[in-house]
Amino acid sequence: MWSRRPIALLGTCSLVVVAGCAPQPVNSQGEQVKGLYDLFSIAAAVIFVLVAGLIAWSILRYRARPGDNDLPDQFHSNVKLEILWFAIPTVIVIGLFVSSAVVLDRVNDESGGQTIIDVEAFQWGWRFTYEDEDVSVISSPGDPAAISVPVGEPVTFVITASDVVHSFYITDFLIKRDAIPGRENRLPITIDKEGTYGGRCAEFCGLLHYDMPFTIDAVPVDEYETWLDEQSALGQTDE
Ligand SMILES: [Cu+2]
Repeated sequence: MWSRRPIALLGTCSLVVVAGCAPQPVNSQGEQVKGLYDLFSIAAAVIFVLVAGLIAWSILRYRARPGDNDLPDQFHSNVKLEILWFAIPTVIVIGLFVSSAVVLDRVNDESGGQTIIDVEAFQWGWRFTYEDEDVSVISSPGDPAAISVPVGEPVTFVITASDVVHSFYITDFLIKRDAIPGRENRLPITIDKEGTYGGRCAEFCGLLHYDMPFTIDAVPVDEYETWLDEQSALGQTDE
């Protein structure tokens, strides 16, 4: 007799692997997005276990046995079943769509606070300009930019590009925004945990696309202000 145990084990292992692979967000917006990751992963795992289980059960239950020389009874169409397997995925997809829309709307609506950083992507680097401060940090291939932001305070990145489409992506934030010429995309972020977070371009933009790393240091407010003063003194202003 075929046991349900292997399927349950497979389902548990898949969930553990998926949970282990999911990045741990360091910002409040990422926490909400992580909730979406979990919801999608659980829905996918349940469906996978159900479908794989039913396939395995059908193969074993209806396998040919010695002496079976005829085809089993054949039947065609079952309206009730067809409506059911149309309705179930539709309800699941609508549910996932609505939860994504609600979370993304909430994340995008967050207040950005007083720190506004203009981010301009270009082939192949980034220009970070702190609004109302005399500070601008530029990266180039082989010379990544390192910027600081205050931990626990809302920061808004206003993202654009000067040539082709790039994408502003910091894995630990679980959110990314395209950098599009002629357009400004807003990304409000509040980093809850001190640390250095690496970012990259996540949209292929040409030969040195791979060489556009940058880092964001989330530091206490006093350290952030000291950093701003130092940068201002360095006169690292726009080219
Ligand atoms: Cu790029």
